[in-house]
Amino acid sequence: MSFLELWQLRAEFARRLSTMYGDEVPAYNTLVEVSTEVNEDFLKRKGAEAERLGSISRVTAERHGAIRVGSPKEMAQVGRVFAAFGMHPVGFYDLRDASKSSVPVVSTAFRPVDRDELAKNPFRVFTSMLAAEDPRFFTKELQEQLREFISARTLFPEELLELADKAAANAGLDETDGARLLDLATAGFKLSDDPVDHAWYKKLEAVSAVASDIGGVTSTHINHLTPRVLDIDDLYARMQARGITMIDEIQGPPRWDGPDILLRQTSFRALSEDRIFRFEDGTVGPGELRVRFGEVEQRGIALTPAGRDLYDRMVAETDRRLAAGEGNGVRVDVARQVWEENLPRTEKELALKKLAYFTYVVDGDALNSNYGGSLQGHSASLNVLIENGVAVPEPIVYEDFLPRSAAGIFQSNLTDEGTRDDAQAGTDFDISTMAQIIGQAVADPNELYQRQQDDSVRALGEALGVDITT
Ligand code: OOG
Ligand code: NI
Repeated sequence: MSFLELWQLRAEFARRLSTMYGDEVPAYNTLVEVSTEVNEDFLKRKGAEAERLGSISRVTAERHGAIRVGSPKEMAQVGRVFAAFGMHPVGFYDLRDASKSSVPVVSTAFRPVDRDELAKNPFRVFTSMLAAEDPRFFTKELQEQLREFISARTLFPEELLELADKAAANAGLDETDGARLLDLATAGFKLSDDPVDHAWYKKLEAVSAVASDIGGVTSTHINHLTPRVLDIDDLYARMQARGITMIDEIQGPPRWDGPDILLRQTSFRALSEDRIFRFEDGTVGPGELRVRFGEVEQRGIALTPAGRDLYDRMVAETDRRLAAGEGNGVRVDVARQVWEENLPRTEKELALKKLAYFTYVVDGDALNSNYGGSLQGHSASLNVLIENGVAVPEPIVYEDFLPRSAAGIFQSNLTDEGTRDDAQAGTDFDISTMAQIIGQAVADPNELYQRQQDDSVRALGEALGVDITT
C-alpha cells in the first residue's frame, strides 16, 4: 500500500475543496476557467519571463481559501486539521480596526512554510476567528448567547482530529487513512443544509454580517476560494466582458511599469444562495443568504520591513492626495503616480536598496569579465556583486496577505456596515495570543523570507568560494 506524504494530501485536499466549492458556487468555475485562459495567454505573450514569479504548473493549481471559526477551541481544532496537510500558521492580522465596517475577527493564514513545500503545492487558507468577547461589537448578553451557541456545536468529528494528528506525527498516512482523512476534512468545510435559525441570524447580522456568517449557523464553510493569475487587469476586463460585475477596484498596489510587489486582489460581489431557515413562527422554509463570493489574486515580490514601510507610506500618500482632491479621484491612477515617484523601477534596484527579498544565482559571464572567472581569496559585498552583475537577484514571491485588502474584501461584500461602539476598549490580541490559542507557534512571515534569502546568499558564497558580506 502506498504512503501519502503531507504535500500529496495537501494537493488532493485543495483539489477536492475546489470541486466541492465549484458545485456550491458555480460562478467560481467561471472564474477558474477565465483565470486559466489569462495565464495561458500571458505565457504565450511573455515566454519564459512569465514564470519569473512562479512556474505555470504551480500557479495553475494555486488557490487560497478563506474560512471563519467562532472560538479559540475551534481555532485550535482547525489548526490540527491543517497540520495534517503540512499547513502551519503564519502571520497575525487584526481586522477589527482595519475597516470602518464591523469586522469583529482576528486572523492568521495556514500555509506551507518551506520553499520546496510551496513549490510542490502552495495551498493556503486565511482563517479568521470571531472576537466574540470584544465589547465594542457585542453586549454582555450577546457574548453569553454566542458562547452558548458556539460551544454547543461540533465543527470537526473526533475521528478527523485523531487522523489529522496521526498524519502530522508521521508526516503522512497510508492510503486507507489518507482517503478517510480527505473525506472527513473536505466534509468539514461543506455548506450545511441544517435549517438556519432566522431570528438568531438576524440578531447577529444587525451587529455584523461577518458575525452572523460565523456564529449564526451550526457549521463552518468555505467563504471563498481564490485562484491566482499572472495578469489581474486582463482577468478583470474578461470577467466584466462576460457580464459578471466585479467590485469597483483592484485592491492593493496599482498596475505600473515597474516590478509587481506584494499582492493585488479583486472579487465579484456575493451572490444570493438558497438556504433553509427555521422562522420565528416555527415553520421551516426556503430563504436566501448573500455571503459567499469569488476572488482572484496576482502575487508579486515580498518586501522587507523597510520595503513595507515604504509601501505603507505610499498608500498613505495616495489616500492624502485623494482626500485633497488631487488626481482624477480614481485611486489606482493616483497610486500609479505615487509609485512612479517613489518605488525603484527594477528588481536590481529593489535588491540594492534592500527593499525586497531575493534569492541569488551566479552569472558566469559577469564573473569572467569582472574577476577573470574566480573570486577566490577575495571578500565581496553582496551589493558590489549585484551591481556588477555577478549575483543575479530572483524574486521571492509574497506568500501572505494584506490586512487592508482583507478588510476591503470583507467590507465590499457587506450590505450593511453593522455597529461598533468605539467608546469601549477592545480585547487584546497579538501574534503570541494567537499562538496560545492555536497551540502552535505562529511564524513571522518576514523571518521566513529572510531565512530563504540568507540561505541563498550563503550558497552563493560557497559557489564562489568567498565570504559575502551583506
Ligand atoms: C477573509 C478575507 C481575507 C484575503 O484574500 O485577503 C482574504 C474572509 O473573507 O473570510 O481572504
Ligand atoms: Ni481571500
